[in-house]
Amino acid sequence: MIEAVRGDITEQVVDAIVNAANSSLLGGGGVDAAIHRAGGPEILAECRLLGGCATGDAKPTTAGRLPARQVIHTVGPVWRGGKAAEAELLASCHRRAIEVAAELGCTSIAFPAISTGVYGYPVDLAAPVAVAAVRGAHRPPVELIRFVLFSQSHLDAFERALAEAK
Ligand code: AR6
Repeated sequence: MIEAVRGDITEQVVDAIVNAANSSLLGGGGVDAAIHRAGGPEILAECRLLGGCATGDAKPTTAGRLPARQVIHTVGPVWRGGKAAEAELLASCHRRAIEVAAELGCTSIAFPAISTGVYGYPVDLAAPVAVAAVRGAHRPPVELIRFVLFSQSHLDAFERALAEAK
């Protein structure tokens, strides 16, 4: 099942939440800052041991004080106009996060709108890529994939992408 809701990803009661991090994995702004703030310092301590993360890849930590069990840190592409493999890299973030979640035995995973904040990926272009990638990445035991959008305009874009993918 794939769904989109408006909300704060740090409050999601799912097995894994995905962080839109940068390649250092050492924190930043946006959803990354919100996750570290709500989850506490354990997450950063684990991140320090991971040696960073390439764009399009994903690496897990535990989730500290968050209701989720795992945080899966992924690094989305910076938007450079659309001709720098942004869509491929954004799709890869979603596929890799689901693979990592499945390896950890997670049944539910929540994604933010990766790359659509500081990294500047237009949400109307990112949403169909994200939806197609998660649809193509179905893998047990992951059963529930939830997009958690911070603004109504982002929720609208994801709802449109979900309706068009049906
Ligand atoms: N819950 C759900 N979505 C959120 C939350 C939240 N609590 N907070 C923000 N968003 P961004 P990026 C939305 O900038 O574009 C960081 O500094 C936000 O409205 O967090 O992938 C990293 O360290 C937007 O739609 O991530 C990197 O340096 C979406 O999350 C860089 O930003 C993603 O926005 C990554 O940039």
